[in-house]
Amino acid sequence: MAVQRTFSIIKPDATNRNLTGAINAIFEKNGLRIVAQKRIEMTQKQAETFYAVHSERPFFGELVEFMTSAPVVVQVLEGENAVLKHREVMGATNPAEAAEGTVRKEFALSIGENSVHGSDSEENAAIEIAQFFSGNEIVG
Ligand code: DAT
Ligand code: MG
Repeated sequence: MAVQRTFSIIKPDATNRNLTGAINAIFEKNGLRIVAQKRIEMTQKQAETFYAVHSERPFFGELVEFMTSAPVVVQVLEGENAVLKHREVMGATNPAEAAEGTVRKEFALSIGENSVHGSDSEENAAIEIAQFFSGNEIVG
């Protein structure tokens, strides 16, 4: 498997609890390199666009409200098989189902406030990275 890039967000529940460094340490320990990173306040429009695939789901409104409730840290992570590796390190969407040692098992508060986002495919990673970063902001 080749070196890949994936898109990551440290979500408001985690930035509120000052967990950015703790979560980054887990990523780095697992071979994911942070090749771009910035702390932003996501706008309502950015959140709606980013989660457009979920726009018909009953939790969409609260998801957008949550993602705009406090700063987030958007990142590009790079490594061997990074998309799948990052998803494994994050753990299941619902922290009650997340494996021991994963970010969501350790830190997530609920299925909605689950600390991190990670792209689910290399194709979506490219789309998501382009939504938040220009090429010269990514330094591998
Ligand atoms: P993931 O973030 O693991 O890729 P997803 O793409 O299915 O999960 O959903 C995106 C986010 O939406 C998820 O991180 C939290 C929220 N969400 C998903 N299912 C939910 C539910 N049943 N109730 C509340 N929020 C939910
Ligand atoms: Mg998803």
